[in-house]
Amino acid sequence: MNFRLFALALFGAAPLAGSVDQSTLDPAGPAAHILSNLGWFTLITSMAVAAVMYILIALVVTRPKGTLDEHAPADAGGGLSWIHIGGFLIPVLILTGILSASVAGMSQFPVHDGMNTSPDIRIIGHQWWWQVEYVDGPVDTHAMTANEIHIPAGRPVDIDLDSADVIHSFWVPQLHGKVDLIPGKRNRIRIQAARPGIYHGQCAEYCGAQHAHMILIVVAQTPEDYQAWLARQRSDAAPPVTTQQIEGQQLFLGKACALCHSVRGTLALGNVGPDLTHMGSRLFIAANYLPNNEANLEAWVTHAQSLKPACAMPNITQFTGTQLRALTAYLRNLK
Ligand code: HEC
Ligand SMILES: [Cu+2]
Repeated sequence: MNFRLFALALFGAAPLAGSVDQSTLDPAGPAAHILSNLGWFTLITSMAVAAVMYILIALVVTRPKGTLDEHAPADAGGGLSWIHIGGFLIPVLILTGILSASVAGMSQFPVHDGMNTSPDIRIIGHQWWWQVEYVDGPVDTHAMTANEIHIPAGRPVDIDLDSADVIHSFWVPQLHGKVDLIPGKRNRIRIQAARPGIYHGQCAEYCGAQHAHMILIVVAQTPEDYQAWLARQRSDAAPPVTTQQIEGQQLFLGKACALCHSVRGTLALGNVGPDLTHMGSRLFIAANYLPNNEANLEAWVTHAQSLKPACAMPNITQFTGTQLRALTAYLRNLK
């Protein structure tokens, strides 16, 4: 058992140890560093206090019985000053230290700060997925994605957090603490990833039946890769190429799909579910719960309610096997 797992177990957070890249003790950004230092500082001072307490208790229970000393009043031999030091001075010093470190950490939560500046990204929580909008340029050119958040590494990224239904909470432990998405109240979080990589997160506020399947992925890229990715995401959907993909598009536009999903550049303008314009470029579907491949797409379209019971996408069972394959071929081509 390594030291980090041991510390996590001590914190009573052993379940988190299962996925080490989702640990607050493995920070990869400035805010997460401050919060992790606060955690270590609190842990180490509490352990030191506990150690001193156990030593004192051991001294008391092992001292010789039946002596006059045992019955001495508390104030004998300067006893009262030890009560003042141990019962007042030391707790005040330690609690003040922890309080000031916590207050310093709170500066990383500029909930009311920067409201007049435009964010880089706006995230809207839905039961049970994350809508992600890249706020850059005129509104009709914003890139819209879902669940997989791309950011440039090495610079701060401001994210506005909103909710369309209940309270959710944005938590990517390696990048920052938790900030809630509250209907009618816009919060902001500033994340920064030290290096390119994939950072995992989770909705951290119980939001209903599929709360546990409301997963977040932050993909930090080099600034050049990020700009290229953003330019692609802003563009309209790739037109279908093969006859199979063309049939798939007709099915998509002709059936219920287009009422709930947008594919920019087509007549599909629904906004109940995720924007699918570039869904073929995403690693996962259904809030990062299922890998994005043909089998899962077919299963998802026909059995969304078995995979994510109570989610806002119905089972759509009207397609023949050939039609279903055409539909997924079309979706996979939306890179
Ligand atoms: C009543 C609205 C509705 C209809 C109709 C609908 N969907 Fe969905 N769809 C959703 C919602 C909501 C989600 C998000 C579910 C979640 O992750 O909790 C979703 C998710 C998806 C996803 C996963 C996207 C991602 O990035 O996670 C795909 C793919 C998808 N739908 C395809 C389709 C197709 C194809 C059709 C038509 C056959 C269709 N949907 C019909 C509401 C709908
Ligand atoms: Cu949630």
